[in-house]
Amino acid sequence: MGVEQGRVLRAPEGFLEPALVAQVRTQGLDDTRRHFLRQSLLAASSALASTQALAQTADPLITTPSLASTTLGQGVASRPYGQPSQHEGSLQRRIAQGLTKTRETSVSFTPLQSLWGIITPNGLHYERHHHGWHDIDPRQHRLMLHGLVKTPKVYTLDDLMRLPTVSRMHFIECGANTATEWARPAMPTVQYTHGMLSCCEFTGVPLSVLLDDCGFDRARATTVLAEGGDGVSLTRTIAMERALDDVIVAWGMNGEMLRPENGYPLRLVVPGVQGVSWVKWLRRLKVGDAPFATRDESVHYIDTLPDGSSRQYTSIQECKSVITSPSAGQRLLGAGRYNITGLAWSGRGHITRVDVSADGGRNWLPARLEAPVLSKCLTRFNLDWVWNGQPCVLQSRAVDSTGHVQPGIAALRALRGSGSVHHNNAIQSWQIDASGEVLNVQLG
Ligand SMILES: Nc1nc2c(c(=O)[nH]1)N[C@H]1C(S)=C(S)[C@@H](COP(=O)(O)O)O[C@H]1N2
Ligand SMILES: [Mo]
Repeated sequence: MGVEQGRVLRAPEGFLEPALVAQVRTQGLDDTRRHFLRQSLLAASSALASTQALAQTADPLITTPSLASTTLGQGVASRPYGQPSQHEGSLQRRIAQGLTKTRETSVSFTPLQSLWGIITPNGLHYERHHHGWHDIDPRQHRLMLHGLVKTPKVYTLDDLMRLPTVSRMHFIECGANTATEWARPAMPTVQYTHGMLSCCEFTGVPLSVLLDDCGFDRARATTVLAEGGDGVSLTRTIAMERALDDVIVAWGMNGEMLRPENGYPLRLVVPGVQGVSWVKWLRRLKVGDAPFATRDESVHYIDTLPDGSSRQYTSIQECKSVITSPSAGQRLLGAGRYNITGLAWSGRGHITRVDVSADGGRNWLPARLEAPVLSKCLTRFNLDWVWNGQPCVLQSRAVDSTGHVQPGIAALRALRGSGSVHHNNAIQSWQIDASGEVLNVQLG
C-alpha cells in the first residue's frame, strides 16, 4: 500500500479571528497519534504489509489497551436526547460579526465544510430571523385560510395532522446567500460564503389539499399570501400555480418536529424558491386574485439592476454548486491524494452534471454525483484528485435538468452589476497556495 493519504485539515482555533474559525476535526493537525493509528490500520489490512506495519509502530495507542476497552461504558439513555461527541464542539452555526446590528435580525450560517452527504442536522440548520425566534406552544397556535374561498377555516395542528401527509427532501437557500461575494471575495470560509443553505426532509400537508378543503375560487384565484406569526408578520405572495404544485405546510423536519428557530410548529416549504418565502410560524393564508405587493416583496427582496430598475418577485434559486472541501480556511497536508467534495442544487429541477476544474477553469473533469439525485434538493458530488503540491485554483460548475449552466462571476456581473444583493449563483473559486492553504479568490 504505502499510499500517502492526503488529508484536509480544519483551521485550528486562533488561525482566523475567533468568529471566523473553521472547525477542527479529530484528524486535526495536533492529532498526529490518530494519523499513525489510521496509517497502521490501513497497512495492517494488507496481509503483505502487516508484519512491517507492526514492526514500525511504537505507538502506545496500539500497544496499550484503551480506557474504552477496559472500563464500563455509560448506560442507555444517560442522555435522553442524543448529543454530538464532546470532540465535535467546534461544529457550530456561526454568525458574522458586524453583519447586522442585533442578533434578532441576523443570520447564522451552516458549517458546510464539515458536513457529509446532503442532509443538514437540525441543530446546524442556518437561521435567518427578521424579528427573533419564538418557541410557540402548538396548542396555542392556529392557521387561518381565507380570502377567495367558499369556506374560510381555522386549523389546529391536530386538524392538519389528520389530513393526507407527504415527506420530501428539499434545500432551502436564503436569496441573499453569497451576497457578500458580488464585488470581490469577502468571506474567509465556505460557511460564510454559502452557509445560508440547508437541506432537510420536510413533512406536512400539501398546500393544495388545504386549498381544496376550503374550496378556493378556481375561476378567480391566482395567488396565496402567507403570513408568519412573529413580530414582523412576514408576508410573501405565492403564485397559485406553485401553490398547487409542490408547496407544503410543514411541521416535520428530518423526522422530528421543526425546531423553534426554523418555525415550530408550522412553516411553509416552497421548493426551489428563495428562503424568505418559506414563512415560519405560519399563521395565515389568504387566497387572492393579484400579487399582494407587501413590504417584504416591494421594499425588501427586490434586485436592483445596473440601470437603476429593480427585479421584483424573483423567487427561483438558480443552478449553483460549491466545493465544500477543500475550501477556504482549510489547509492541505502536502501533495497527494484528496477527495474533492461539494454540493450542487437547482430551484428548477435536479442536477444532471457537475464538472470540477483544478486549473482555474481551463480543463474540467466530471464529478461523481451521489444518489439520491432529487429535484430541488442538494446533490453531493465527489472527485478523486491528486494534488501535485503546486499552487492551483479549484472550481465546480453545475448543470441542471433544464440545461442551465452555472455562470462565472464575470458573466453574472456583466448582466446584473455588482450592486445586487440577492441571487448570486456564480462559480466559486478556491485558490490553493504552495503551503496547502486554501483561500477565497475570484478570477477574471
Ligand atoms: N415569519 C418569518 N418567516 C421567515 C423569516 C422571518 O424572519 N420570519 N425569515 C425568512 C428568511 S429571509 C429566510 S432565508 C428563511 C430562513 O429560514 P431558517 O431560519 O429556517 O433557515 O425563513 C424565512 N421565513
Ligand atoms: Mo432570507
